[in-house]
Amino acid sequence: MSDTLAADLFAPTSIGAIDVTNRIVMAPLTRSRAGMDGVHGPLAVDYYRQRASAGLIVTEATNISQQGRGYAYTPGIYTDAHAEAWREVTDAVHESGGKIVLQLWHVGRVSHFSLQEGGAPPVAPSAIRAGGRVYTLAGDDVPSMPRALEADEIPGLVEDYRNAAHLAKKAGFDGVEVHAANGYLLDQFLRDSTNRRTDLYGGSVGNRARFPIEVVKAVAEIWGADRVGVRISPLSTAIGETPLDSDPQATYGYFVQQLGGLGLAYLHAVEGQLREANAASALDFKALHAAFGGAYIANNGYDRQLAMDAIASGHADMISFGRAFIGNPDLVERLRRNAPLFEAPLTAYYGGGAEGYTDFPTLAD
Ligand code: 8OZ
Repeated sequence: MSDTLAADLFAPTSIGAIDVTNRIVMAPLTRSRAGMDGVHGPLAVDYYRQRASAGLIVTEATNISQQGRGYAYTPGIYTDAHAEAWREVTDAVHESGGKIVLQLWHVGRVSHFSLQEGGAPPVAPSAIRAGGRVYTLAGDDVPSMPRALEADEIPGLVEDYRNAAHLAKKAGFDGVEVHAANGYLLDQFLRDSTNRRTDLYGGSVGNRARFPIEVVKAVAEIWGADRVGVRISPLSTAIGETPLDSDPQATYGYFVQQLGGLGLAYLHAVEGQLREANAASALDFKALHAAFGGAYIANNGYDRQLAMDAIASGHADMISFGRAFIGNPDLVERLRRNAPLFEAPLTAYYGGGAEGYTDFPTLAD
């Protein structure tokens, strides 16, 4: 075996137009520490700065509109105040030598009327209620019954994404990632389990992918395609108890092939279930990578060895780590040295202040 020729997890590369110092990505992580207005404070600046040695940071999922919000204390990117707050974050990450893209999020049906403007019902491709729990100001509750979007509302939603992409640019990000995973709005359109529409946006896979592709194209018009990534999770059911598509290989295969034709920066795939082990063999992710044709970020349950192997074998161009970045701000250095990782408790994940957020030590501390 020729180790010297194999790609290296710790070597620089570029992903689309973004140059990165290593192939380790900080995965998007909901931490629920913004204000109810979706504006971040100084703690978020510290949090992201501490993790700037990642080759690339993908921010926590960020609401593109109030309608897109499904959880209390998640950040937004639809007002100038949001952009100004995020500017502090991007400046801090760039001063520390990092790169950071913003994840654009609309939860669709995984929401609660109390989080919506005027207590309105959440929107979805079809009026099918999500399962699981959502987090409101009054604690957790069941998701509210959504109403089906009218076809003539779709252009307005595309404009919401475009506006968010524009504000992300003003905020100084290196690019954006469109969240098309985990059973949120765009994934609800893709899956035949949640999309029962009979118009141009439902039925065939071409129709189900139409709105997500319109969104990606609009965002790419703002950023240039080589600064836009898309995240998918063909096997995830955890959020909203969202049933799988009846043929994930074909549905996501079609979707990523269409995306590949746009010349995007990367495809980011969750290879399994939220918070579970890597399941890269449960679906033909290599076929998705090939159909996309561009850079591929693999996620979910990777450890140091799996990550090094996946990079060396060409399975992926970068590997994203989520949970490991919560308790290990210097994750890159720890992986480089094969140092032990601290496992942050689940109780630290969502909500609260600095504790369990910005108070995890580095090896150097
Ligand atoms: C866990 C809890 C809340 C949100 C996702 C944005 O799954 C999330 C999320 C995950 O993409």
